[in-house]
Amino acid sequence: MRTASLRRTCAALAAVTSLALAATACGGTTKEDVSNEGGAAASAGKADPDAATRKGLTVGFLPKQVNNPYFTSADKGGEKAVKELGSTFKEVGPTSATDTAGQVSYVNTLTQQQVDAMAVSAQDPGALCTALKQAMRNDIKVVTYDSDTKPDCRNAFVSQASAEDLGRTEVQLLAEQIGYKGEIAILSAAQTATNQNTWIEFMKDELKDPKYREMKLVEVAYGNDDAQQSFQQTQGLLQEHPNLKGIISPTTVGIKAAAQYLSGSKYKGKVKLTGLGTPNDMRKYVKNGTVEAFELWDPAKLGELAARTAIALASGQITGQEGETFTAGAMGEYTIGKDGVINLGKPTVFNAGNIDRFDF
Ligand code: RAM
Repeated sequence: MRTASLRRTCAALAAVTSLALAATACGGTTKEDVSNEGGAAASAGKADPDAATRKGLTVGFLPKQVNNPYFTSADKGGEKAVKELGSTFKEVGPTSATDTAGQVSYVNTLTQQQVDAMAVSAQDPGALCTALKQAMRNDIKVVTYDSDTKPDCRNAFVSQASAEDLGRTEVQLLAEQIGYKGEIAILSAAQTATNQNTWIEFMKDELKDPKYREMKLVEVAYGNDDAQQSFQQTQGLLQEHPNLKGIISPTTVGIKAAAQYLSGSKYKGKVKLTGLGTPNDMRKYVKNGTVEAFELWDPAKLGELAARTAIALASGQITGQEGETFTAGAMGEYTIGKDGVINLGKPTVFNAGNIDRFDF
């Protein structure tokens, strides 16, 4: 069996050269590499819940986009937890939520730097797979958080809430606001975003319920988690669909831009807007009557759970298999679900009555 250090040298080589060359230089694919190939199986060996938490590790966070306040909060939560546990935190990532190639090269950089674990919010479900598998083959634990890749391309996914709940409740929130009647649209993030696409599928399914028979989804637009593009897409939706009654924007960047557009237009208070936003971004639009209710989880808690999961994996306390449990510090005990998914909890619905109690 090859040693971890040799595997890491090979990882660095693979990250800077072509994979084929690295495979040759490193003696090709071994039996161990093959058995380490898939998702939860990538964590060779059994979980030891009593194993000591390792210190002195390096954990890299790779968000979809570094200049997005949502990820700033999430990664701060991750940083705090990593430091508390006696390890080193680093953050790398692209400035655009559609720079998939950039994300791939950041994964390769973290692999080259021989981090012990990485937490990644994937811009695209498939694009990062080869690079993430390469990282796992080199003893790096891979956690996705916020937006997943495929289950066999990471050890575990730390999800903000049940995707099904998020999708269905956003439709329910909007339906109540428009009296279950009229044309609606969705303003999403990037077209490839795993998290938004999963939620949108559940929204479409929710809309099949006969109680929504008088509601019609007329368009799904993409603002790419870019403020200007999201603003323009909102404007476009309203021009193209003069009967539009409501918009769901399941992205903090999108909902903020849509609220900004609506609040300065004749549609303010008439065209309803809900989705996923931060209370700090949305406070003024709730107070000025543009938005009634929207939802989100605490991004810092999501980052914290991702960090604690990464360190539990790197310490051998969990391997990512369904049914394993671990204690995430003061956040309590979590159980790994199907496909290595760990759910943070239930989101909060914000409205004029409670928004001032939240600061993120
Ligand atoms: C944006 C990103 C992120 C998503 C939130 C709700 O910040 O698209 O992935 O989870 O919105």
